[in-house]
Amino acid sequence: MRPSRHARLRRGLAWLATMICAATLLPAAAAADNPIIQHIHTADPAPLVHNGRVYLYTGHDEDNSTWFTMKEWRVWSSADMVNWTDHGSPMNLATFTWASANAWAGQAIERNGKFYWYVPTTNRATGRYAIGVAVSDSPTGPFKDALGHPLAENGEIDPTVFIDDNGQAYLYWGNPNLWYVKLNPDMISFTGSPAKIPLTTAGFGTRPDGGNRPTLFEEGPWVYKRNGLYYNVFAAKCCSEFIGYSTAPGPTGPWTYRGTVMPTQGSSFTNHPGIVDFQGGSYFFYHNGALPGGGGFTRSVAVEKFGYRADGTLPTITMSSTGAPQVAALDPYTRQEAETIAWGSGIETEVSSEGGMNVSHIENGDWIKVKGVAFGAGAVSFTTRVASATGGGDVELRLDGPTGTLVGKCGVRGTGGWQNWATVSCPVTGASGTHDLYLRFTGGGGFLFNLNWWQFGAR
Ligand code: FUB
Repeated sequence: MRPSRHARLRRGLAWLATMICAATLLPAAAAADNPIIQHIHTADPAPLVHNGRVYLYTGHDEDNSTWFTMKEWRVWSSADMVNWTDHGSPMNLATFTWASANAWAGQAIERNGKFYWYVPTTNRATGRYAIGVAVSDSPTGPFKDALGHPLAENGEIDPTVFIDDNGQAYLYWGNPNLWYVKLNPDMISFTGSPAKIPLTTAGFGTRPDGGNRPTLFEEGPWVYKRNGLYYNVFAAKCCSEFIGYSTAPGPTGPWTYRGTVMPTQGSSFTNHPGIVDFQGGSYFFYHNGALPGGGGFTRSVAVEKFGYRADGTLPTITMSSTGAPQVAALDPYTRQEAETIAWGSGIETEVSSEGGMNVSHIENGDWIKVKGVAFGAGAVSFTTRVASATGGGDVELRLDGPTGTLVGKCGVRGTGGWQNWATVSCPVTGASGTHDLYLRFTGGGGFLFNLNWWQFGAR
């Protein structure tokens, strides 16, 4: 039997999908797009806009964790804010030979065609938290340790990176303090020593329970600049955390505390902000414990669209299960990766022998929702890349719900292995206009087949 890595999460998701459908009537699952990834637990979102896509860098909470048990980082991307492509894990603890544990909250940035990913992890030699930096030629990796040793080490976590308009890059991090350095243009070194940003109550708010942390700043800073104003959005208070923010006229202050961005919500005692502008909208990424079995150590990344107030202040943003609106329809007549998913029920993903990832561990009744698919005048055929070490099954093509109108059905036979790929096609009728597409998988017992990509043929 093929081992499943996420059996409990898969069962929980199938239950959640059923409840969503039952609660809101079909095509009910169309209403729920948060959290944005369902087949693994994700945390500590760090979005990056590059070449018309949002790349999302996250951590990965292991299933059934009772601590921040995190061994790898993950990358996702989307062109429309609702269908997210799984790029797998291009960086893990082994990337940093000096790291022993704790693949925690980081951020990636692009400079001169290279991508730099700053992360906190534990230095095996010292046992202390340190900041590593990895580099890649692509936003999806693979990433290599840029230095072979920590970039900085002072026992604190959660780096955020920002390049000012004059080209000066800054790296900030900290818990319980807030540190920064000015990075050199190579992005992997700095001169001088890390400096502390003064954590004053004027700058970072007053912690109600005071103690040895008088301000609200806890961890997870996210620093950026908009219309000449510098923002530091951070996880505040503990525990449970909320998201607060401060602004400043310069990259190092003086900071003024501005209030709450996201109140304490969502079944996770931590939260973590990430903010980008994309295609004319502003988006706030965060995490909560919204998936079945979710909680403080089994978190999930979600996103909301928001608008700045006229004076540049941030609104209060509430967690939703709806998520952000779709920015653009998905084109079914170009090849789409099977692991481009708005909502997945029961499925998993794995590294594909043909490059990238494929959808895996498919069982009878599992499905994938691809949101807002523009069929236009109509599709006449469906082609997909499949592999099966068993007897295969069927890919049902349904509109607007997992039991919605059936517009095609593609039979998949055994191919002699989970990575022995074959292309199958079938006719399609009745798919025109724009719909949520559901790929529903049916067959006998056990795992049926894997899916690498799909494409419709136009009328
Ligand atoms: O994910 C591990 C740690 O939890 C992060 O580094 C913190 O920001 C908190 O989210």
